[in-house]
Amino acid sequence: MSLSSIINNIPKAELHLHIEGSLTPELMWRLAKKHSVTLPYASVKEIEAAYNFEDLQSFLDLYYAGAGVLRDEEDFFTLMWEYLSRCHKENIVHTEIMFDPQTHTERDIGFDVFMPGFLRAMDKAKQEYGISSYLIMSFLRHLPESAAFETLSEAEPYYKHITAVGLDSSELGHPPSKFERVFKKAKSLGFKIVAHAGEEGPASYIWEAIELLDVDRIDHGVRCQEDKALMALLRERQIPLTVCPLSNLKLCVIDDMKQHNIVELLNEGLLVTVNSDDPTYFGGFLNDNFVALQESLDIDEDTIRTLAANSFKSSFLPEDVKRSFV
Ligand code: ES4
Ligand code: ZN
Repeated sequence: MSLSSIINNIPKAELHLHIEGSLTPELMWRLAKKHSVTLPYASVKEIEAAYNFEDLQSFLDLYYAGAGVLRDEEDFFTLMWEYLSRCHKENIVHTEIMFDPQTHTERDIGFDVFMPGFLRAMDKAKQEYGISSYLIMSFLRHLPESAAFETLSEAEPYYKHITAVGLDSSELGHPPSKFERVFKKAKSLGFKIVAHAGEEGPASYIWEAIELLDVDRIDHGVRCQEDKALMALLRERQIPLTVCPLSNLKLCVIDDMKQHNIVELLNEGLLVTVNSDDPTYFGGFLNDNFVALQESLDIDEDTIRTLAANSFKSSFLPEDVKRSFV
């Protein structure tokens, strides 16, 4: 079997996916028409052509603007259903999906609008495709900690549907330490903890995520190699990194996929996984990320199998379910 068929056919889990970053230009266009929202683009092609980023912030500006077309429960259902249908095509059998409540509550669209839409699509994907999915509620780190506390309390009616709490958005200037108290509260409520760290930010942000937020996983973390002691800790504790290759390329964290350090991290004994982050903005869903790595780096069938096994090991699935996949 060719490597690309193995990539397509092997069962996988996805652990780093922003649902708002799976909005296709076609759906953005359709919803803009539906709600009479004026977009700064004249066609679907123009939307696609605008996706050239210099850094994380230049992407986030378009990503938050794009999410403005999501208005009613049906929109959130459609967004989630389109992503989960894509998972079915790609043999993603389990997915842990981040959503940014503040991107919507800041526009007066509440949990009572987006949560029922998300949950209905997730139930349907379980019924029709057998896909299991968990939700990760992410706080926007460019906003104050008080806004994260408010979001945590607004989410209360939905706690039983949320597995983990995360931290995303503009990394530089917003270290994990800014959110130490709200993550302590989330932990005490029983949530798993994840945080973006070491994407654009330095290795010290990864340290903070581990020591101050007590994370179960690090999102990205590719800058960990700048610190030998940190590498040793990540190896010893097997703290998973959810790496997103096409994201790193598109946001200029690397200049060329040949420079990606994922194989080095694997060879150094770290628990790394492959993920798509914001697939419709970064030019590929999960299997495209595997293919992009395989085309540029020294990756054989064993490496692909290890990365797929790591995706289950690093998930929040119950231990017995994890074992059935690895
Ligand atoms: C994100 Cl790639 C990335 N980094 C930080 N925050 C984000 N939110 C959506 N995508
Ligand atoms: Zn991300």
